[in-house]
Amino acid sequence: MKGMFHGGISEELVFPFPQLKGEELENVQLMLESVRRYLDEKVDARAIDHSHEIPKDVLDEAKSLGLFGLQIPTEYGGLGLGASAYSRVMQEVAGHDSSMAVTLGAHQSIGLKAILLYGSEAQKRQYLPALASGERVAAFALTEPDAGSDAASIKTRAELSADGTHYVLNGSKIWITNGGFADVFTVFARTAEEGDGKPKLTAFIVDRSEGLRTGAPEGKLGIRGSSTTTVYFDNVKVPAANVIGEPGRGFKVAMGVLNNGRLGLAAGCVGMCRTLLKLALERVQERRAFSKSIGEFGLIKDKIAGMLARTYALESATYLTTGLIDADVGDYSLESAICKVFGSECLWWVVNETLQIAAGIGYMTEYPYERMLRDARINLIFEGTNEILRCFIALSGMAGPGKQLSDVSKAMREPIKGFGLLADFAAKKVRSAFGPERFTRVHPILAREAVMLEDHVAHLARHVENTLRKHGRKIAEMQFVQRRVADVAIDLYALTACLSRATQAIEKHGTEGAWRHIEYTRVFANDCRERLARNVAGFEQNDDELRKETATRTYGDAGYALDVI
Ligand code: MYA
Repeated sequence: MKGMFHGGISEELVFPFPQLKGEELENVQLMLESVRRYLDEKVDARAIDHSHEIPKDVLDEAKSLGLFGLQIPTEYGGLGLGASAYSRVMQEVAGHDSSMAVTLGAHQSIGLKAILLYGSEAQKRQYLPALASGERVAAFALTEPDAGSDAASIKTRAELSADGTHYVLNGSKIWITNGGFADVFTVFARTAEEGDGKPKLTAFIVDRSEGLRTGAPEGKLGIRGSSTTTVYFDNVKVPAANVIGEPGRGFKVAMGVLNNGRLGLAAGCVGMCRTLLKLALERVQERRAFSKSIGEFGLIKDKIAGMLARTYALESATYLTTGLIDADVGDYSLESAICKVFGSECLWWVVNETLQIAAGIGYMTEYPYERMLRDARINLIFEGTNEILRCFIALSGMAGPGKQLSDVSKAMREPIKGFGLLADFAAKKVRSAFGPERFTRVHPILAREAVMLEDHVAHLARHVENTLRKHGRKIAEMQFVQRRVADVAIDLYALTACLSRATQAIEKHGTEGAWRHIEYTRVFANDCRERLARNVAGFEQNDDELRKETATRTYGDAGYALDVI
């Protein structure tokens, strides 16, 4: 994606579409069989929603199946699954019960992930085996009353003792998943102030111990079987050896964990979308109106086609990204944020459309639709709200072109020293004057979709460059522009994933055998075409200022200030 912001198409990263093979594939298939059996026989999503908890024996069985140590390497007692395999299992669990998926996800997508990614060998040996078996459960404690999206402004403090052996932790965290029963918390706290004025955060492994207290379970709209509580730290002593990574580098640790964790959420959304599609397809065939099944009506077909296409795009984007992680591509921060935003919005749309198809029964608590709708809603909020992640996608994507432009303008002031850079920039300009970069590996049957994508990659790069030239650093405050840039980026990435996956399917099974891949890709591409055109047009013409002014002038009013009568 960072390449696309420069107008480039890094085909070698996205072709061929990543696939699990050999022993890993066999292991995942075996795992999925036992997970499905367990979910069908033991996990009653409706009862969990009613009772607001997952029964202990149900969790114990998940532990014995290895579901608490999916990604922990075998040497520490886990199953050692890669990112794709892990996501596939999480997809299955979320497709059955969101509370269970969130409990498992909070434990290992984020709760223990900092130890896994950044922990020392000693920390891994000490903590991972008990976390892998589920004997101990983990939680991720970042959010505070005054630090949600603005994660860097947390106030929980950790003071190093005079003898340097331990820290003393004071403060509180809110909305912590698994808070009620977790034994091990990854906690982010502010440590000694540093000279540059920037907040310095440090990540700690904190055991449930004296001074650590959790509040009452929160009442929630959905995912009611998961535990969400406040966590209080009152002079909690944490050994200095429990710092994860280096002191003062905690913000990077938090971001690294979230970059990784967001894919578990996206995979969960895939699982829920697939279950909803199953429900919707059953319903449209069995429910009759005007002497035919409702599936025969055009407006229902439109919904089903859209649901299939978006789910396909989400699944493709998610597993393209996990494939990149498994292939050790270092930076996947943009892609994982895209999958989180796209996944949660795709699910929200799919669940709403499924409920609409189910109509009357969709609204009744006797059926699963309303529970799934309630459960799905949180995904737009947690692991980074979609609003802040759109800003992140746009600003992080634009950082590369921004740096290039500032380097070029510096080089123009010192043309001799900067000759290499200027020559490179000029060569890129000449290349882009000949037209957009092209895909060479997309199957010809999808050429129309590929060309549309290529054109929009070029539009994105051109717009980003123009915007940066015009507004410079002020872009950091321009959220309307950021949203448009992010929305273009999301469509471009998802469509790239579809083209890569569909091409692979055609190469394997021929155009007839791969008809679903082709049709879902085409439907999704048509949706993209409309959205992209709207966003690109909005780069030039929009009512951003009017909207800002309208909202700002109203902030003094006590609500809606007009009356008809
Ligand atoms: S956990 C809580 C979730 N909270 C968040 O996600 C917080 C969101 N906020 C942020 O991400 C950051 O604060 C933002 C940056 C992005 C707003 N990767 O000056 P900066 C670098 C790598 O922009 P800020 C929860 O909800 C950046 O380059 N690096 O920072 C769990 C810069 O580096 P440098 C990054 O303005 C719920 C530096 O940091 C990233 O303060 C349970 C500073 O950047 C990044 N992403 O704000 C879930 N971002 O200094 C259970 C920034 O070197 C899950 N940087 O230039 C279960 C799921 C499964 C179930 C599903 C069911 C369906």
